[in-house]
Amino acid sequence: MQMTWRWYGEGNDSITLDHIRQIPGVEGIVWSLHNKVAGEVWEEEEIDKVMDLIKSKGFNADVVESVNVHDDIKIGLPTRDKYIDIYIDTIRKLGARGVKVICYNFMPVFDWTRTDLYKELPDGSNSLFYEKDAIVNDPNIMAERILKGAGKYTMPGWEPERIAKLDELFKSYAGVDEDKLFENLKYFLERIMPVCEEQDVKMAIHPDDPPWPIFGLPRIIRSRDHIKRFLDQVDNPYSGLTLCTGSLGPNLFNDIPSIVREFHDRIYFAHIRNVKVYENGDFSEVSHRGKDGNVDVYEVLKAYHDNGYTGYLRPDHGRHLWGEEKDCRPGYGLYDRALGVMYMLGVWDSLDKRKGGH
Ligand SMILES: [Mn+2]
Repeated sequence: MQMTWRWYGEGNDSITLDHIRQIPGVEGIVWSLHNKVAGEVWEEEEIDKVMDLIKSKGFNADVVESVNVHDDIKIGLPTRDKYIDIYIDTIRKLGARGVKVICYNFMPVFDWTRTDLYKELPDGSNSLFYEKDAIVNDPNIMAERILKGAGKYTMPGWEPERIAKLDELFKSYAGVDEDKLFENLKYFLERIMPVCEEQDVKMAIHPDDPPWPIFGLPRIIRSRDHIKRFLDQVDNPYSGLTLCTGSLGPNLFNDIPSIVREFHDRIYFAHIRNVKVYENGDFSEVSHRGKDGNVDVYEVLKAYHDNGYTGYLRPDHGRHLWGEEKDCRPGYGLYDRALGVMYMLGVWDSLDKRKGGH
């Protein structure tokens, strides 16, 4: 297992690489060109600039999260081929520079969705919160809330220019049901797989968050059966998973340790986050400690450890602690993710020792 940390880039994150260097055990920085909208060309100089900076601080830059997939590809419009060509160009450029894993998602219109970005927890910290009943039929209301909460930082998938075209986007998804979305994902992957093989770049799809359909849009990576269907339909080792416990966790029927055990050889990137699911279906993001929520983080890590997992792993979101929400990106503060790293490394070290017979 290689511990990593998601960083949004210089001037685009409250946390610096020098901060991250002081967290024990972090080997790699998960990065992206966050100013790029889906379908935009990634220039070589822009890629080199970020990768050189990351490497100059002693980290690897092996994982990119994300290269966003254009909606025309998800909808299956004739223009998709043009955008797939651009995607292929990006894979080539990244592969040539040693990038090993590209995390992406295939969620229609929205990336992850929450109703409150700073909901207070009983201990006085706050975190991202999802109120089931607040997801009404008008996604514009939702978008407004998210944009307001994001403050000075852009939110991946919630860029103001996308949100401005929300009604239009929704119309273009009419007729795209679960089967159609699976079909469009297959088309996309089959076109890019030869380049991934040639460049030795693994594609790792991120599950949908939350793991159920919202606003009448299909969501296809949200359970064991959906994951199985996804892996079977393009049965190529270069197409695998970013297994996010925080995304799958709010559906308590998702047995995440068993999903890890079943699909570990196609998991290239592990996101670990704990969620506390309330009786009415609402959920809060909580500390990484297993006891604090409904994800048994120890059992998840043990499932990876038992299977000799050598892929990348990162703390997913964290709570905002000690007043840091005034400045940090929602869900991406320094303190709780750093505590999460230490908790996970503690579990991992102890599993290592036990395996060694100590
Ligand atoms: Mn995640």
